[in-house]
Amino acid sequence: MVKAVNGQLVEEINRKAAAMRRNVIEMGYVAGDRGAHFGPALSSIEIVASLFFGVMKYDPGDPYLPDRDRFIQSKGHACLAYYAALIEAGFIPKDLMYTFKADNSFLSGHPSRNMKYGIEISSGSLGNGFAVACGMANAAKMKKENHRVYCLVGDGECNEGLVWEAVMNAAKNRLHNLIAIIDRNGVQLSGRTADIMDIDIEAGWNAFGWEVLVVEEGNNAAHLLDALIRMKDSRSGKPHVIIANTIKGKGISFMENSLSWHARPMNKEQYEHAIADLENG
Ligand SMILES: Cc1ncc(C[n+]2csc(CCOP(=O)(O)OP(=O)(O)O)c2C)c(N)n1
Repeated sequence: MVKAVNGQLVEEINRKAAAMRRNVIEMGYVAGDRGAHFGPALSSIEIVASLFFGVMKYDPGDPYLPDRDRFIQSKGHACLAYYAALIEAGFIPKDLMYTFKADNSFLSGHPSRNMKYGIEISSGSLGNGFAVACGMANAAKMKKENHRVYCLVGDGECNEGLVWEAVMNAAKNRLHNLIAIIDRNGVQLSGRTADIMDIDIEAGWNAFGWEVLVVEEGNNAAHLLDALIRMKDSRSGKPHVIIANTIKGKGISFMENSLSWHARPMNKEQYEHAIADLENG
């Protein structure tokens, strides 16, 4: 059951999420023929917005703040959602977004570590970011630091062996300061997750000793915020995972649940259609 969460905060997260979706479309469009991962970014907007504008502690004026919470986007191909949040949070100047995927731009097609702009690690090789997040949480625990590590993982990404090594390691080390969020949109690069590897993610993480919470409406900021607060307040001593059931391409009618919008270029007509979808809510 969803606890009453702060309504004003949810409104603010939804405002940021709307701005982030617009940023995603603008950046993806300027990439032109180089294309962009629209679907993977759009499914995760509310997750990333709830983290950055609902629970995480950070200071864009002091990116190295020692006790900042860390965000690791393990599904790095969805970097548009990450950049969109960093723009709204004040880390990345807004005009720079028009350099997405341009030559010599730091806004590359997968995140490249850049602490000035709030990017903690380079990611994109699936499984790797999550393993690094576990290592960061372990280091923080050993050093008795108080911050948390939040990590966004894809459901297809959970097919990677490296994920399961890290899952076991985090449970063994009782990394209570680690919160993973799985963006369960059900669609991978070349097929549906259920067709490619039909694993019971919930049972798996639970069996390996994690505290598991499923958010049925993973594009609902109030539900996500409630789950994040529960995990933050939990005294289980276990690492935590939130499995959020989302919609790939969420918010753009012709992208929703579509395999073909995993990654591709967007033409002018599609851009105008996407902007109209966002404006009509
Ligand atoms: C180790 C590795 N293998 C393959 C890829 C290519 N790849 C990029 S995205 C993707 C699918 C990811 O699916 P999922 O984790 O479900 O994320 P979604 O796109 O649905 O958000 C694949 C296989 C990669 N980035 N890294």
